[in-house]
This record gives sequence, C-alpha cells and structure tokens, in this order.
Amino acid sequence: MAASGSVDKALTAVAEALKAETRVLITCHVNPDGDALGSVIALNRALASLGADSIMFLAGTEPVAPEWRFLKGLKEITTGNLPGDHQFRTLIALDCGSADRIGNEELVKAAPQIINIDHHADNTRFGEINLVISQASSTAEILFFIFQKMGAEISAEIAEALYTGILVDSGRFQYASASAATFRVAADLIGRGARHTEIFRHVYETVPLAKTRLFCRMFENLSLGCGGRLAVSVLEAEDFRRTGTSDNLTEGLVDSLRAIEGVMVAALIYSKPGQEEAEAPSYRLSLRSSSSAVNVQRIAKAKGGGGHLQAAGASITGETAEQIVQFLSDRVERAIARAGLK
Ligand SMILES: [Mn+2]
Repeated sequence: MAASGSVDKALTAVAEALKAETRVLITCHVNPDGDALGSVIALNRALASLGADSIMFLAGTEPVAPEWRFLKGLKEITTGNLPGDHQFRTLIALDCGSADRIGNEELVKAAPQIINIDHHADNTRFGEINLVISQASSTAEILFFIFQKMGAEISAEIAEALYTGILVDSGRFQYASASAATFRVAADLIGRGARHTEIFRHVYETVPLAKTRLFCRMFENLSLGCGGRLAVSVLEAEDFRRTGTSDNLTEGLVDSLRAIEGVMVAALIYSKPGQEEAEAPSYRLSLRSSSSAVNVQRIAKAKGGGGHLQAAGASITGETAEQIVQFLSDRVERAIARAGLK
C-alpha cells in the first residue's frame, strides 16, 4: 500500500472519526473470510481499548468456515437477530464492497451513520464516511495504519487478527497487492506477538477430510476452455452430498485451478445449498485471474457481482451451469483478445 500524501490524509481523517465514536456496531460481508473476520475482531478490540462501547454483528446464519474458528473473539460476534439497540450505533462496515453485502437491510437503513472501510476497487461508497484503498492487500492492512493514527495499542490478539486478514487476502503474500509495505506491516505484527506459524497451520493445514474430497471432485469436474486459458469446474448439490460437505467448505478451492500451467482465468461454479426443490437453479461463481491483463471483476459485474481485478465473484440465479460456462468462455475469449494475448 503506497503511503502517498492523500492516502495519509484519508487515514488520519478516518482515525479521528473513529476515535470520536462512543457507541458502534462493527460488521463485515456475509460468508466472511479471514480478512473480514480478522478486521472486525481487531477493530472491535482497538475501539474497546480506547473506551468505546463496541459490539460485533454478522448477518446470516451459516456457520463460519472452519479455517477461521481459531480466531480469538469470534464467539463474541452476534449473529442472526440484530442487537436491540442497533439503531443507536454508528455502523462500521469492513471489507464490504456494497451495502447489500452486509446482508441485513434493516441494519443499514436504521444506522444513524455508516463508516465504510474497504479495499474493493468497486466499492459503492455507501457510507457517510468512506475509506476505500484499492491498492491495499486487505482491509486488515488498512486498519493497521488507522490504529497507528488513532494511537491504539496493537495487542498480540489484535496483531493475530490483522495478520490473518493480510495473510489470506494477499494470497500468502504472493498477489500483486502484497507490497513492500504489506511485508513490513506483517513483520511488525509478528514482532507484536502474532504467531505466524500457528496461524498458517490453522488456516491452511487443518483441512477437513471432507473438504479434501470436495477438492478431488473439483478436479474431476474440471474442464479447460479458450485454448487452455480458462479452467472451469462445477460443483453440484450431488458433489456436496457425496463428499459430506456444504458450501462453506469452498474457501480457497478456486485458487488451485488458477495454478494450472497456461491458465489465466479460473472459475468455480457451485450450487447453493437447498436448491433441490427450487424452480430456478442458483449458483455461486468464484473467479480468479493470474494476470492483471484480464479483469475478472468486470466479468463478475456482468452478473451482478463484483470484487477485485484478479479475484471476484457473483451469485447467479435462473441460469444453468452450462449457460454460465458458455458466458465465461465468451467473456474470457474477448478479454484475452482485448489484452492482445492471442
Ligand atoms: Mn478483504
């Protein structure tokens, strides 16, 4: 994350705004990942340490994916029903590209003020205060700089939450968004007590056996398109049933498709649970690009989704998996041609 003058000013302004808050509700996007959860927990701790009345809320009733369950403070997050006094609390949305992604309309409508802190380039700036730094590896990295401006102490617990967010959203420090500053922040957090080896073990090496079977399914169902540039796999309800998994075990799967030699765009299309009885099929689409020349955010946007240049997603209802695969082939073909890669 480049520390230009304007970024520095924006960080200071948000730090001042946060310091002035006395009663807040912190939330993130539904189906949260390590960056969303780590950021929520870290900010909650930091604001509480400065004397604020801070609570955490997560919309949706799906259990949190197993790789994040080690995070301290996770159990303090309220899920399902809104806290009774939510309409009196400033709503702080972290890692959320749009108000819809919060997953609770009532919460957004009733909020007296919204502070929106994020790194998704397509963030809709839905808050009264918006801090969107798209070149940051993660929301957690942005928070690190905000905490410094606020004079909030970064405890070992906060350091671990932030480190987790940075680790996962930077693709273990390998994506283009991992800058020299990202590594410096990570080093600082380790110095403050973030146990990086333990975090790595929890996030990447405690894979449930059922998920490994789903992983095999994904590769069995793999097909290549666009002259080997596009890798697509479809996971149907049957695949989840056969492997004894649910769709909260899909985190990170698509990344392995991108690793295949020659592949520029990886796509995982998976059936949403409880669709067997539904009239229209409903799928979740996860997209990854291995080159900044192919913008998967634009492809996701065409289906009402969004995300980052090289990592994006969408929920698609009313189309078959075959139709989605055809759509992807057309769009990737065009993107490759536009980038002059053919
Ligand atoms: Mn993020």
